[in-house]
Amino acid sequence: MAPNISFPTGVLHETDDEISALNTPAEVSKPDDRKLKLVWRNIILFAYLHLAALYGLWLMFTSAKLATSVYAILLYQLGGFGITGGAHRLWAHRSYKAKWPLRLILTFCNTLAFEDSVIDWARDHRVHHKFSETDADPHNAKRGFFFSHVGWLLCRKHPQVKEKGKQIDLSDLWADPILRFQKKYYNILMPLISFVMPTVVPMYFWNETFGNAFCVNLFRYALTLNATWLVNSAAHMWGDKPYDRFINPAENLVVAVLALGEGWHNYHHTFPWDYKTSELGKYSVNFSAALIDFFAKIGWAYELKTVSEEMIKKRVLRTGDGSHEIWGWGDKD
Ligand code: ST9
Ligand code: ZN
Ligand code: ZN
Repeated sequence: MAPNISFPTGVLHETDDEISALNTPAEVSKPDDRKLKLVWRNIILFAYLHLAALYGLWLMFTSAKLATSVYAILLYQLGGFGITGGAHRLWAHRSYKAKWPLRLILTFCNTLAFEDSVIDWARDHRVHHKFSETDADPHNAKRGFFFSHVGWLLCRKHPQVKEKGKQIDLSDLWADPILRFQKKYYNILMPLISFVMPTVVPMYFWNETFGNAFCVNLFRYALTLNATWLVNSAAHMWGDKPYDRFINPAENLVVAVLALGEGWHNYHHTFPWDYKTSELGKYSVNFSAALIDFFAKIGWAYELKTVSEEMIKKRVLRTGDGSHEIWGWGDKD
């Protein structure tokens, strides 16, 4: 039970990183700028993907071999780690450093997830943090669940996204030859790693049919996408705000489970440099942090950034919504 505390009226911030994670209001945009310019190619492809993915799910419970389903779940975890441990925590936020073998593995896993090149993904994500929930945020959650979930991928970006996005420094990403290689050859690498390999392996190694292997892989891909998209939609709408009640991102357990530890979004928008993207979630619902810890043990990941208990405590008391278990911490003092 939270004690009766009085909250400050303003938000105070400790570091430059925190400040840069705040909403920086985008310039007032013209009402016309929000008019949707639909991209029919994407609408048709995503509609097809989701129908075929549902058929793939049905096949998993009917005619597909167990090995095919297990393989698809494994690829979902691997591709997911390419997004969480790679595009998000390593490249977009630089929350730890990685030696080249790990960067290569992460780039492979990232290409398997097919969420566009790391350089493009990280650019949009840095814009999302800097201009969160303004017209310059690519998936501005103020425009509703559907827009922030998938709608933003079905229409042209708001002019503010491109305008404000120009301010984002991407020189660190362009300096990495592995990322330059992925971007340059994406149109060859992605189909091979995300569609050909996942379909051919079950056919070759355990005689799966083409139809089963193909559709179950589409289910794997749609699951990866929707788990990621839920961070932009559900985790920007529903859940507690123990760290900063003045922002919309929230702590969402269901999203954390599906997105391999990425649903603790109130914490993440408050302390975006923490490699765990959560406070306590090291191994409890944070598969990605556990994997990064493993790579740190073998020396491939290093300089893992985190946040001190003291800093979290201060922040919780100043700007939290009272839902944090900090109220137990008092007993330790
Ligand atoms: C996908 C991505 O699904 C999902 C990302 C989600 C992020 C979630 C983050 C949450 C936290 C992490 C949680 C991880 C959980 C993981 C769990 C896993 C289990 N700044 O984009 P274009 C300029 S991808 C500056 O075409 P349009 C730039 O000049 C799915 N400038 O804009 C650019 O040219 P270039 C598969 C920018 O024409 C030019 O504009 N992929 C910025 O408006 C044109 O850019 C697809 O389906 C910026 N931010 O089209 C493709 N942005 O690039 C989907 C653009 O050459 N995308 N510019 O420099 C598209 O088709 C198009 O982007 C569009 C917009 C139609 C949506
Ligand atoms: Zn982030
Ligand atoms: Zn967010």
